[in-house]
Amino acid sequence: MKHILTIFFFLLYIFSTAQDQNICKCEALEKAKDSSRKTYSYNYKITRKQALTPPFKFISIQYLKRFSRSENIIDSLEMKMASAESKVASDSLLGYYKVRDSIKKIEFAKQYGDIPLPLIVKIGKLNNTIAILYQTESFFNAKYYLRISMDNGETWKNYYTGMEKNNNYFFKKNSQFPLWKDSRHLQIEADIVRMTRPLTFPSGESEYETLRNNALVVINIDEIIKDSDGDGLNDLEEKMEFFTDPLSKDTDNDGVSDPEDNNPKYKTIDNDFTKALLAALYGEYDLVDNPDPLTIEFIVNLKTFKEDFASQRKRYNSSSNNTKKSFLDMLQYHVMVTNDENLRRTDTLGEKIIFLTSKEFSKYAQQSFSNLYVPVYSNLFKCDDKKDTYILIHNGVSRGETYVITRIPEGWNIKVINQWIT
Ligand SMILES: [Ca+2]
Ligand SMILES: [Ca+2]
Ligand SMILES: [Ca+2]
Repeated sequence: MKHILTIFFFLLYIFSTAQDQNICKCEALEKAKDSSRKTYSYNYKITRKQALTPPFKFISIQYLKRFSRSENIIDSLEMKMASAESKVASDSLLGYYKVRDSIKKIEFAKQYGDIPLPLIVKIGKLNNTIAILYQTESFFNAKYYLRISMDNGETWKNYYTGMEKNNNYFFKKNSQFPLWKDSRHLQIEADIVRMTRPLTFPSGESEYETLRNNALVVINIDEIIKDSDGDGLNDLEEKMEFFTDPLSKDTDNDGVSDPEDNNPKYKTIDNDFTKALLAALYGEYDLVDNPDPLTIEFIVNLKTFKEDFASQRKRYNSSSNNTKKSFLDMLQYHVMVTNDENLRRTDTLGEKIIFLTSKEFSKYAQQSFSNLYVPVYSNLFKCDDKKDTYILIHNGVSRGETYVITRIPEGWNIKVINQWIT
């Protein structure tokens, strides 16, 4: 990991140095850069012993003499994609993606209990109770969820299991045991694995070693189905994923319940700073003419902010397709790390964003270490004693930039400096 981070920040450094001196050199900027770097300095490594120890009291492990092997699992989606790909001209990258995409669409349309079949690990039925163990669709961190119906498929409830694929279980689709062990317990065969190399950006998949290939994971569901406030998110998901209040249906008290809220922890507000942040992060303003064509600089008029921004969004939304969110889409969210009070209260424009403080992020990172490449934003801070000049630093997965935001008579002048891209 150290190696990647070195490259990561080396690139950051190359792009940073040149422009720093002349536009905005201040002590506060240097300090903030250091602290945003620190957010990434975590340790993903866990020992074999840690990986073999069940992460929760409600999980117990048995080792089997006769077991199903994960290498025998047939990934029918991958197979169908591969066979379709082989018919595409080898030099057509676009054709290749199109084919994969259309096969995926067809396969994902085949569903059980609203879950696309390729994501389902195992379905179990016990009397009138049906359980579906499935994973979310994510390249970085696929999480394991349970969907349970107590009335033979009429109504369903969704539960986060607290477990993530390969951290440290890989649940087997070919598990030979019925999913229900008894009315309180589920059982699923698994490999117990440990990450030995994390994902590197932009290339290089993460690597794992298999510690045990014969585990049977037994899950007591009482803890998983616990939803103390009855808002539809189980306590586990509130505590581990969203950092919302498991005893309040509406953590930020804005009238939108936790599961429906695009920003469940912080009530959206509207002030000059949230406007500046909206413009900086999502704005599509015309650029100010500049002798250097690469400079990004624009003016945000606060008097006409609402109309200006709405028309920009309109243009943007007409070019992207606005289809209704599926059950699966609802499970997707972004994580943004920031301690800035205004940024956390800025409109997320319909995207589900979980804002974590750097302290919460260090906790999140321990259980979700394959999803650490999240955008980190500094506080919007004042640049030394410069009057009305503020700075915001963003470090993302593949790009980052520093915004210099200055008050001017009509509103804000926003200038991007230190842009870097990998
Ligand atoms: Ca809840
Ligand atoms: Ca809640
Ligand atoms: Ca709310």
